[in-house]
Amino acid sequence: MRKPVTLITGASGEVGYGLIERFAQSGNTDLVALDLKPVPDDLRAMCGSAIAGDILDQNLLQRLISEYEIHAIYHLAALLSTRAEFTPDTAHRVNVEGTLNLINLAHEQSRWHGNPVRFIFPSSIAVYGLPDLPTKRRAGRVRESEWNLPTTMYGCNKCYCEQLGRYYTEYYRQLSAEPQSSGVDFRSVRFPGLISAITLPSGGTSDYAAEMIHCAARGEPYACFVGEDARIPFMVMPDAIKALELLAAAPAEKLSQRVYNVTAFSLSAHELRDRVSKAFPKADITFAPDRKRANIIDTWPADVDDSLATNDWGWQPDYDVDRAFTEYLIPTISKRYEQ
Ligand code: AKB
Repeated sequence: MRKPVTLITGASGEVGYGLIERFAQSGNTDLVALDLKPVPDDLRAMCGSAIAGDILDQNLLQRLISEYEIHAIYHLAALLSTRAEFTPDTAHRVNVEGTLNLINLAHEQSRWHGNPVRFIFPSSIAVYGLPDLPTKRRAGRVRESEWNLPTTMYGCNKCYCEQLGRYYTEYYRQLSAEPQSSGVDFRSVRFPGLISAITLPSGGTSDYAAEMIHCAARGEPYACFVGEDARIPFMVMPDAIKALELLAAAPAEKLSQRVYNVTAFSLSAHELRDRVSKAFPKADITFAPDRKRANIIDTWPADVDDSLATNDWGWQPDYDVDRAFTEYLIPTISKRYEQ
């Protein structure tokens, strides 16, 4: 018979790497890791199965339905904001049609085994669109219902998929003779900029933070593509994984909504540079704004209000900005490049 498993898409990505490591640390290896690229050996060793495949491949999705009994899906596969701007049609297919494919897979799975399938979806601060810097400054800590006016294809994708998940969870086939639950228990967090000490980001507009730190640790010069005053919220990867775990484990009755803000600290690019230069005194960091990419960052909030996540499912970051740098980023990244 089929074993109950958790499916992780985008398994080889930054969040996927951290999530699989956390699952393995807690002894859970009933994982199916799916990624477009072959799953690296170190991740493969922590999973029951690892599959290289495309979430747009219907034959693959049918194979997953037939071979596995999936009770939870962490759908991490996505084209991030900068990359999505260069290939918007591909971004729509992967980020939206791919997500709908996985939601339908969750629905099919729930019909087979009779239990809800928890569908954990990383959304993003990219769903927000502040029209100009004075408004961004006045907006302060933006709430989930405010400024949902994305200015990127990625942000539009994430905003629509949040609504798709809410529809399948709360309004699926509402006009049918016998309304029935889809069996999809969709839950989403809007991640801020994520900084990992272990992996390097690719294709994101918030990547400048991680790029700056990793370049300084490697002794390489870094020309930051946003201006010194660019400010957005961030969190380090361990807190991102913690948020996914807490949201997935929350009793359904505790959830007042399906989409939540989470954050840990907000930094301007020059505050970031100052912290990096203090840790790496020889760091050669300059600012060479790419106005088009910097304009995207300017539409994202300086900070978000994550009090609903705290109230509903006990969210609290473990790493404020000081601890993030002194206990996680600097020591871990330094060790990585000393070897
Ligand atoms: C990106 O920059 O596209 C992502 C995000 C903020 O969602 N890191």
